Amino acid sequence: MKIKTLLAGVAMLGALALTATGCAGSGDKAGGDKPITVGFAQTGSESGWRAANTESMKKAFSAENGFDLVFNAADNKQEAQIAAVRSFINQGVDAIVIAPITVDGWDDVLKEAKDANIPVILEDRTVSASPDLYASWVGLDFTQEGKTAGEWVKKNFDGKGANLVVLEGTTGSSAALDRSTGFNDAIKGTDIKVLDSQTGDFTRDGGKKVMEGYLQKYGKSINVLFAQNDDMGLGALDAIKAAGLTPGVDIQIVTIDAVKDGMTALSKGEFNYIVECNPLLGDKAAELVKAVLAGDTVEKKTIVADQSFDQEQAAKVLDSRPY
Ligand code: GYE
Repeated sequence: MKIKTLLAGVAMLGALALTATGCAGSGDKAGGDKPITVGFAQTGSESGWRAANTESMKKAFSAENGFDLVFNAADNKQEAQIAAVRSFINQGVDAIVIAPITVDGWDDVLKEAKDANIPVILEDRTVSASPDLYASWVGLDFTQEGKTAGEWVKKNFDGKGANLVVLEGTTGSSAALDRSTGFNDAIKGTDIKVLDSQTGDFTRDGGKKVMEGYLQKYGKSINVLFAQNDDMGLGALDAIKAAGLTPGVDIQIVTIDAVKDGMTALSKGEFNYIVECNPLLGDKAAELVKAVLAGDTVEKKTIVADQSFDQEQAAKVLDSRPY
């Protein structure tokens, strides 16, 4: 770290920014040959999206890029994730990156990081804690993703008295909450009937089990499924086939993520529409960590753009998809 730049940055930003970014405590560690130690608290390994996100983070926070990464995956248990963050603070890492499992419950541990002068960058999901408690967030517009999925359902099913079921993501996660909000907004005022909406925890197994329950309860009356990620939709395919129905035809399916397996199902006609959610957030997260440690002013929010695909478009791009 060039001390002069640091001091200039500090003078410009003032004392408040100094505590907010924690650059005083870690500036000397952020340069030269010494790697930057980063603790990354990942949610777990629930989905294909998560696998791609973990890979992107590990690649970006590599030794070649000047980092020493301490990786933790919390198996989707928030207490375990908070414990991991506490242990990063105790280890005295230079910066902490969190993909928060749930929205609530972060205030105390974020305050502890701030008191220890360790800057926190959030990636992927958001938190309800005050933005003063973290330096920056990079992620996706989950409300818009849900809205895009809902608009597709509206376009294809409004006026037909269709019956819809929903597989929600992890309860209390911003990804699930915001996708539900956007989706419900988009289908408001239509004659589409939401028969049921339960969590499948963003996993294949969860999606399969909940879909089995829906099929037992509602049988052939189900026309559309909105799965809040590809994996739950993929799990549901097994349940739908086992019930003697044809996915993509008897039950049309819209999902979110656009990972390889999801896009394969879409190009084979088993899914009908996918809204993308880009998991490749590693480079941006690493750039933010370096900037914050250098005392630079950074954007509080960075939203990465998503696209969406129908069956034909999926077949065209399948081979060139990076994840
Ligand atoms: O859609 C899902 C993953 O938070 C955006 O979490 C992420 C979601 C993603 O498990 O597959």
